[in-house]
Amino acid sequence: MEIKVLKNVMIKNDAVGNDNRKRFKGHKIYTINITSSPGAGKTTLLENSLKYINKKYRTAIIEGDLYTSRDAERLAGKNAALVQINTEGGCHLDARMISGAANELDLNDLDIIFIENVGNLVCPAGFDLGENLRVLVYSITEGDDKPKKYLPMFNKADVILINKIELADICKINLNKLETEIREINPKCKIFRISAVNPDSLIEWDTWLDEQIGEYKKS
Ligand SMILES: Nc1nc2c(ncn2[C@@H]2O[C@H](COP(=O)(O)OP(=O)(O)O)[C@@H](O)[C@H]2O)c(=O)[nH]1
Ligand SMILES: [Mg+2]
Repeated sequence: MEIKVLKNVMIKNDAVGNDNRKRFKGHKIYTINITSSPGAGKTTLLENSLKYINKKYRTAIIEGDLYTSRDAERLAGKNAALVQINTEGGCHLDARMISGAANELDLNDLDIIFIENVGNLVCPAGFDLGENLRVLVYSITEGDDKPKKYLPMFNKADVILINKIELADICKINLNKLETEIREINPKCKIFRISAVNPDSLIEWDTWLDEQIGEYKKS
């Protein structure tokens, strides 16, 4: 009985996720769901990628956190519309929350929505939000042995940003071993090595993302 309820919740989430995707497509808005453990660098990535992306695109950010609006405060003044979702204990965002947040935005005046998911390396994997691109920010400080241990988050990502690479030696991380393990479980994902604190390390990622958005807008 309990299993049936859970399955229904998932089916409903996927249906709302598809509705979100169609709604955003209707406005030619490209949506990016950024996932990771707490502290892996999602907000730092946004702070520094926005410098490049906002030169060309009108952007909104939906911030997901259990409590507080600290990340939204960090991103204020970066020329992006902001909506904060507080899940009040919930460990992931779901499609209905995104639909509600979208009601707070002027969709006619946007090219991109970044969604910063709740920091968690387990639950967000199961919830389609209606995004076009799912990004996993993985901080190497968490070790080079995690992809197979936390498989769903790694194999459902379209892009994996391996972050804090300047700390690899200090943390005794073998970046090639980490990438090889990611490739074994997700051969198709795009991988970039970054230090989100250093905007120069984001150029390859920013340029690639710009290309994806350009292609989507033409389609
Ligand atoms: N050394 C280093 N620290 C980073 C890097 N990216 C983020 N951080 C730090 O990691 C901490 C958590 O980052 P934050 O962006 O808040 O992570 P979030 O919880 O995923 O949004 C902050 O103190 C950041 O300054 C990086 O590339 N290198
Ligand atoms: Mg954050």
